[in-house]
Amino acid sequence: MVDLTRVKPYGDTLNDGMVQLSFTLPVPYGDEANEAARQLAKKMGLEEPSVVYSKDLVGYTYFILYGKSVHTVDYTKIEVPKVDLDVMSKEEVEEFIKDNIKRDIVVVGACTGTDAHTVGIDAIMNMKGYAGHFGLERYEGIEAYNLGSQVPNEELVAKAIELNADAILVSQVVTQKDVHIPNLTQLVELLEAEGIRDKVVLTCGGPRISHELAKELGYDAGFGTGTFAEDVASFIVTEMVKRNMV
Ligand code: B12
Repeated sequence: MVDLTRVKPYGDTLNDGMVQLSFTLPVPYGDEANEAARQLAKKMGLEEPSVVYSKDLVGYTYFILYGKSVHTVDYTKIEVPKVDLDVMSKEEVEEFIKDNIKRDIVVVGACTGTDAHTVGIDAIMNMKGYAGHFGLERYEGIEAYNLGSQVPNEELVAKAIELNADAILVSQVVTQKDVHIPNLTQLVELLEAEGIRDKVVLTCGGPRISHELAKELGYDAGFGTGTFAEDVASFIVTEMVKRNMV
């Protein structure tokens, strides 16, 4: 019987605490490297750590270890802020636009700053979509403009103004050294300076973007891994009606 107030990793048997961990150390491959990795895992709090795989990275060594976690979490106390939304299908979104907005809506998207990862924004916007879910370009009633990758915020804002965009979609995949934070913040500042922040539904997404972070940074919503076009489309159209942007 699972005690949800004390959840632990499950390996071979319930509550055995077994975890798999991988990392690289800047030391040459060999027995000493394996021992260093084992000691480090122990210091991390894993019981009975063992190196099950190691690979020479020429001067560095990569490891996979198994060990037992002694810690538990109270699952019943967990709260994750999420976009509060009834997700509609593509057809329902199209019907919703016809009935409630009564005009085509304009959506402009880009992967901004130095970020060159286009797959996420393409999954949401491009005609063929992702995992069997068509992208916004395929939606009747949505004019979707995907500006691609490494788009400077200034260019995105200029395009949004030129096209009189109803919604802006920003993708941020690289989060090393928190590079996404100043970049996402700068976009909000530019939109405010142009006086159009309130005139657009502003969303961002990426594998390390949470709704909570997006709200903190001044966005209307944030979408993470596993998002499909219909999630963000449903959000945009309901938000537009809520804010009387019709
Ligand atoms: C493919 C890839 C690349 C390709 C990108 C090609 C391209 N055209 O996109 C190339 C080889 C160019 C590349 C380069 C680099 N990469 Co890379 N890359 C990846 C990889 C393997 C897959 C990413 C991907 O395509 N995912 C699939 C898509 C569908 O998922 P997604 O982006 O999460 O999108 C979904 C959601 O997040 C959401 N979403 C995303 N954006 C948006 C936006 C909105 C508005 C909404 C609503 C939703 C939404 O919806 C999508 C669909 O569900 C990942 C590792 C991994 N397995 O994830 C590393 C990874 C992202 N890359 C990484 C790094 C470090 C780099 C480089 C810096 C490496 C280097 N030192 O040169 C460069 C950076 C280049 C640059 N200037 O940006 C790191 C990032 C680490 C971090 N925390 O920042 C990762 C995680 C690899 C790693 N483990 O280290 N990369």
